[in-house]
Amino acid sequence: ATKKEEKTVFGPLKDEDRIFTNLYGRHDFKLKGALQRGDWYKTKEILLKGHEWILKEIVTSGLRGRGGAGFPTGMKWGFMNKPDDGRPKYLVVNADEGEPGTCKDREIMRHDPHKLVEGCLVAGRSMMARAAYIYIRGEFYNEACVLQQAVKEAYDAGLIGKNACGSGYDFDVYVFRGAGAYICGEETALIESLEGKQGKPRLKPPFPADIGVFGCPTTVSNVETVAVAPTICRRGGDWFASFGRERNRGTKLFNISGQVNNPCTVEEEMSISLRELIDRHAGGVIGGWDNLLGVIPGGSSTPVIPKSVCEEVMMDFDDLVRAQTSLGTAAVIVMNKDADVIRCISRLMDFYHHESCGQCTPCREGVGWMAKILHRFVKGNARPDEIDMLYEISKQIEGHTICALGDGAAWPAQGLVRHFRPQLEERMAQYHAGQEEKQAAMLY
Ligand code: L3W
Ligand code: SF4
Repeated sequence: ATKKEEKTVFGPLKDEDRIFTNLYGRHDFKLKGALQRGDWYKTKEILLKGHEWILKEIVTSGLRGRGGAGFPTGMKWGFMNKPDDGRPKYLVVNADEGEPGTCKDREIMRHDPHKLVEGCLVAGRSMMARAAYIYIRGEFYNEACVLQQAVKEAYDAGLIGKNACGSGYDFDVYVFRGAGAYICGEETALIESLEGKQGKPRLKPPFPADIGVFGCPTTVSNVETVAVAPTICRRGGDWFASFGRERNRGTKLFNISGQVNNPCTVEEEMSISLRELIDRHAGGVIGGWDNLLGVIPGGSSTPVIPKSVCEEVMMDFDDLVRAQTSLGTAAVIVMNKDADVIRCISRLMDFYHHESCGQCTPCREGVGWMAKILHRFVKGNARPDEIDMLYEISKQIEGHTICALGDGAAWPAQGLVRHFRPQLEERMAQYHAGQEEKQAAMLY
């Protein structure tokens, strides 16, 4: 057989190919509306096909984790496929969406909660889990209420609980509210928090698939990843894999914020060009494309890219890595020439410094140093050699910490130095020229 021709044009997605059909809350989020939109359709048949069939469809779909790391979902869920050792298995849904710029999971839980509840059941079945815990960010109070309502409706209708959907499979779903710490979005900190302890990340290995919540095999997956599983099973892994390009399959939720005319959340085909995403869905950059300064493409942890890179980059895992950044949570933060990119990165560094759990020295101390240097960069009262020093510190943090928060703080600093060195130098030159003028004025 000849190899299938790979696509070269991606998006716009047709309405009939959208998974999240109530993203803007135009319809009823409750069970009645969800059933009308096709949720819970033939779920019993999916469950009866067995865990290996579900897993096969997920592998075929090419789905990669939507929380930031992009790990192949079929492989991750497959890690749970081990001989029964008497311990119950758990699915934990990471709904602690705290990455600045990111609010895609919030929209799912707010307007389409049954997609997630049904997703818990289907994903849980694929790993023979006993129950799902949905760990939802504390600030998402309204969404937690909506989700709780959807869970209750599902129990009342016999869709979850004992003999879920009449399939003979028992499955519980619990909603657990976090208490406002960004670090609890890191999977092992989340597990600690769920167990009632301080949210401090654990060293991996052991991975949660071996020792997770309450010492049992656990998979922690992002809301969007879990919520797309039932549609993949209904429409087929091949259908999902027909979107995007090799290794970057499927449809994807994107948040577009910052200096655009119409900030929005939209489902689009993976690999769509960044420019088309902004122009088609967010009404373009304020002041026009020529007024673009740069973009943070995947939430605050991903390095900023300048306009020249934004021109040609595709919104997928591999192309953004090629561009020395990352898809992350696919939260696109647009900055036009009115933005002070140095101040933006400095503000983000304050956030990471504040949210560090303090266990590792490079993160606890190093991120604080980077924040201090960036404060001086904002004013300009720094020495030019501190630009390289900032980069060096970030390199000493990257890869030398227990969890990815350290990396997430290091990468934005690296992006700033990589692409905006002339602006940093100019700010310092202006500051020092101003100081000299002041001194001269004092002398006369
Ligand atoms: C068993 C193995 N399991 C890997 C599992 C592992 C995890 C998943 C991916 O970071 C990133 C971070 C943020 N046996 C395994 C295995 N696994 N090898 O696979 O693991 P990992 O370590 O690559 O990623 P992670 O710790 O999940 C997440 C970035 O995402 N990020 C996210 C920010 C915030 C949000 C939010 O607010 N929702 O997502 C943005 O860029 O920096 O690099 O499950 O256990 N051999
Ligand atoms: Fe804590 Fe930072 Fe270390 Fe993560 S990298 S465990 S947040 S100190």
